[in-house]
Amino acid sequence: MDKAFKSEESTSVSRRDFFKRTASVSAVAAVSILAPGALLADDENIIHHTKWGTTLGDECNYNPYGLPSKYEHNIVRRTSPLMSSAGDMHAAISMSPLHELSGIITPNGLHFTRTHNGVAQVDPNKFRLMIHGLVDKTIVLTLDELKRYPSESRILFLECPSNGAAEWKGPQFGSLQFVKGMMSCAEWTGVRLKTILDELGLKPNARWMLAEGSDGSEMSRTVPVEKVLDDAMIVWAQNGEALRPEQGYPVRLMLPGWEANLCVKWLKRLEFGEDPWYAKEETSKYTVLTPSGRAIQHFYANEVNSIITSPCPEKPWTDLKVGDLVEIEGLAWTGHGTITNVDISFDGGKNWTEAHLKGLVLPKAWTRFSYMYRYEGKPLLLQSRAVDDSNNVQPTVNQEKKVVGVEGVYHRNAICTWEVTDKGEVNNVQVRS
Ligand SMILES: Nc1nc2c(c(=O)[nH]1)N[C@H]1C(S)=C(S)[C@@H](COP(=O)(O)O)O[C@H]1N2
Ligand SMILES: [Mo]
Repeated sequence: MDKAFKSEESTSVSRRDFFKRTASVSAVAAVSILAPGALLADDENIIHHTKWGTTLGDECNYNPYGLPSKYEHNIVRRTSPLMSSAGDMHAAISMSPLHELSGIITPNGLHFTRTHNGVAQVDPNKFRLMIHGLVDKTIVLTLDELKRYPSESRILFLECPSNGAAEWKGPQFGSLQFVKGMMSCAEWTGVRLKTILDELGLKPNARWMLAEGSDGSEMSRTVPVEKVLDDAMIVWAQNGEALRPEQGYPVRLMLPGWEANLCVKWLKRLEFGEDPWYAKEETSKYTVLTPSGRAIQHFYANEVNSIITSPCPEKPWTDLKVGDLVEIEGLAWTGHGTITNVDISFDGGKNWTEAHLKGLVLPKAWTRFSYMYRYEGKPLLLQSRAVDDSNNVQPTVNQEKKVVGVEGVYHRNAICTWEVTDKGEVNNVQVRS
């Protein structure tokens, strides 16, 4: 289905402007004084010895599995009661604190988590993965056997198709974490399914793959075989260590760029067949009703999307003075490929200016964007709009509604708006246009 909004000229224009923008941004940064520098050289924390500078610190290995500084205790995942089933925290979602993340990697302890029946604690010695159905050879693997296959690592985002779902009804949360925190991005390591299937032999009539979890919900989804052979992976590591239980330890399915619901955790079984399975999660849920009355059933890739992470309701501009130079930052992502550019608007989408993409720009991964802004103390309607290399452009609220209707739940990718007041407070509002 084509929920994408194509723009003819955006890629060629953006390429040229990208280099211009990058050059001018660094020039501004180089000549401007960014440091607020309100403190003086007689500040007591500079002239007096600190407690930690005059005593022994903790023993080197005081914490054999390291933890963040105790002063970072507030940087945690949060569960919204609105997003769990009648307050039951087994069928629930806990969201990443996007406003506190840097770069494009989500630390494992902050990866968003969605469970339909709680977090399964799988014993790796009893783990088995069966691959069967329309294959020449049925196979049951232990974890060690699975890990003997050649491995590959990829940085990939994971986004729940319900990310931002509540916002269909208008702004619901004064919080970036609750508006968009049902996504994360990590380096995943595992084996390509194609590598295993090349060995087993896929029968020519195998068109679909059922993936089933071993948790109490036995969550299962059907994946077209084209995707399986293209870039699907079975992964066992997340940012260099074993998957966390919350992410599907010991093994989950990873479908780069596709909705996280398909990425079955605590994986147990892969079956190949001729027809889709029409599992519960692809009939009663995760389908999208369009204004014509017909539903989109097989809706897979996460659409081109972006969000400003600084400022945001949790990170306002209330301590800025007029004339301060401040960095606007955000995240862009697309399940269709690679982000090519991100524009920023200060007036609710009437005028746009190009942000600069910083750090790694990888397919199906978060891409961080940045724009240096001279604070004017004026009210703003801040927006970001991402474009990808298939020329998909992030739609406005009304453009998206035209395609998906008013009863939308899944795959929301409409442009988000932060209202910045003249005092620098940041509110979640909606500009429909
Ligand atoms: N077995 C199993 N797999 C599952 C789920 C589940 O409840 N059980 N939840 C799915 C949903 S809806 C999402 S959004 C992602 C969440 O992945 P995460 O918890 O690693 O972020 O896992 C998917 N895979
Ligand atoms: Mo989800």
